[in-house]
Amino acid sequence: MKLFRPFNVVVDFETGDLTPGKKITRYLSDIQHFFLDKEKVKAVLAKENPLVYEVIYAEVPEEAGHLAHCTTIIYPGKVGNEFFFTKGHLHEKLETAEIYFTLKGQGRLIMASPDGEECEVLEMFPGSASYIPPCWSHRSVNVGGEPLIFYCIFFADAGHDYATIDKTGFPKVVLERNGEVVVENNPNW
Ligand code: M6P
Ligand code: ZN
Repeated sequence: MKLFRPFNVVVDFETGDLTPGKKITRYLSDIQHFFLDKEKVKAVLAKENPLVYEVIYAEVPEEAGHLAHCTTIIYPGKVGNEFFFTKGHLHEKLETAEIYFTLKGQGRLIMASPDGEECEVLEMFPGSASYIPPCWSHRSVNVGGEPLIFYCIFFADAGHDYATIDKTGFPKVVLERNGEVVVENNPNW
């Protein structure tokens, strides 16, 4: 049996950098179709294409038995009154859980059952360890004025299913109204 060697990565709690790691970046143009206000998205993109979030993965084989882990940094920002968020996904292996441990910033974690009948929104804050049970889709939202940084652990063979979310979005949206963070039903659901 070939043994996989133990290794460390180092997480910077201030910046969310994970070293050594592999970074992916998502710009507004990558997730534009999820935002409610299509005109506002167009107006922003006519001027710039802001970086919405980055994910930095530790290099672990995508095989059963391994634990994948990464940091996510969602930059502060809004389109209209809707806060920046991650795409969101289900796991291809639906019955696999995940944990998000928040290092910095303020957020909301929207989770839904595959048919969207059940939806829960948890607060994310420094020190919160949010449990995403098997079968719940998940999207995180930065509701603060600084980057939202969290560390995630999931089954390395779980896979990302984006197709379902691409079609439906999430049952709830997180908006700013009169300076307050509010969770509302998605009018397009
Ligand atoms: C977390 C984890 C990752 C995921 C990332 C960004 O870090 O759940 O697996 O890739 O968030 O979310 P998404 O893939 O939905 O864009
Ligand atoms: Zn996940």
